[in-house]
Amino acid sequence: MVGLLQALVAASEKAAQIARLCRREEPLFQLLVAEKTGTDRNRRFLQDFKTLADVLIQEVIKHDLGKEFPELQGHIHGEESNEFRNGQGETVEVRVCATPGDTAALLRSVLEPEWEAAELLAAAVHQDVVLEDTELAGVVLSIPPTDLAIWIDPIDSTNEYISGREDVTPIDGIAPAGLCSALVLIGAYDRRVGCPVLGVINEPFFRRDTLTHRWQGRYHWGIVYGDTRLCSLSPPLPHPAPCVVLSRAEAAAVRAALGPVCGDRLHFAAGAGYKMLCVILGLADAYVLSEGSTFAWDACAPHAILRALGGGVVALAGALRMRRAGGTGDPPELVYNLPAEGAVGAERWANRGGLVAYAHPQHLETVLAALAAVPEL
Ligand code: 2IP
Ligand code: CA
Repeated sequence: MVGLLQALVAASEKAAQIARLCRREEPLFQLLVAEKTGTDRNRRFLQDFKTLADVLIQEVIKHDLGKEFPELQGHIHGEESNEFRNGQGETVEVRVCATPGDTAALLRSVLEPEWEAAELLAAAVHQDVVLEDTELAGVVLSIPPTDLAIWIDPIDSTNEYISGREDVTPIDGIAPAGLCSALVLIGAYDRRVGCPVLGVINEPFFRRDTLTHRWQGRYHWGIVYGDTRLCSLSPPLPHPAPCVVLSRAEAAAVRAALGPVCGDRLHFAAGAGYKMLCVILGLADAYVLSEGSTFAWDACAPHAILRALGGGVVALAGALRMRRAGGTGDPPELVYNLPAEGAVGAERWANRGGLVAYAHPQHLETVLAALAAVPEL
């Protein structure tokens, strides 16, 4: 049996392959777009999109991990509900069937009359992923899967996945928008205490192969369990003064408060996962978000990697409350096992009160001190 980390990485690779396939087949891609409705809607966007790719990828990850680790069944959660509305207005429960033929038949009922597209997707769903990664193969963990549960974001930054430009020029290494901000995020957390334990971030659209022009991906992983901290990346070096990345929708008061601290090192990017990846890669020292517009599935995987590197993700409102009350301990980190009281649908898992993802405790301190002066927060 392969280890859990290797299984998470393999699942993310299969997910990335399906994400690329869906972008490659234009008629398929057009067909896949469906509008979110009701309580599953991300309240920030007037129009949000749920794609079949999203639903299918989540089901593939659930299926593959649940098969390999039956102890995880019932503990693998994701952003999407697996119900998909087809062109005829019928609701189809998208899932991985026992054979490629059965999966293709199910997908045909969604994609009709695009039979070829259904066959292509079914083949991708049932393919075996072989990892050629000796470093990863050498990682041996003694984490009982019965202690863990999983959060999946099949495609973070769906908007960029659907309509993002492919040729955005990065500013200081950070892409302000575009397809490269679409990521697959798979995080495992401790069922009992809710802290992140394992994280995998897959970048399906990292770069184009110069010969074939096809997109190539890459992935990163991290582990934080007991005294074990392991990561596929080295800890990033801090900038002398913090470089902070924000959502384009961030409040003016937050931008104004960070201005004096960051100067021209204030960046904007799409995708919650992508902004945390910028911190992981050392392109930014922190990602500040003052609103509850991210969810457990956005933060769990990057949070595990950040902790493995010596950083973390704090709950912004809680951290400011503690600071203003004169508390001196570590600010509270996000946890992944507690739904928000009184909320329904996706909102149950919103990171209410915002967050700060950070790589270096000294920069977290500087950023929190600046934000504590914002009366609106
Ligand atoms: C979204 C996505 C958005 C982000 C939002 C997330 O997830 O990452 O880009 O907003 O917080 O919930 P912003 O780009 O302003 O940071 P999804 O695309 O999976 O719905
Ligand atoms: Ca997301």
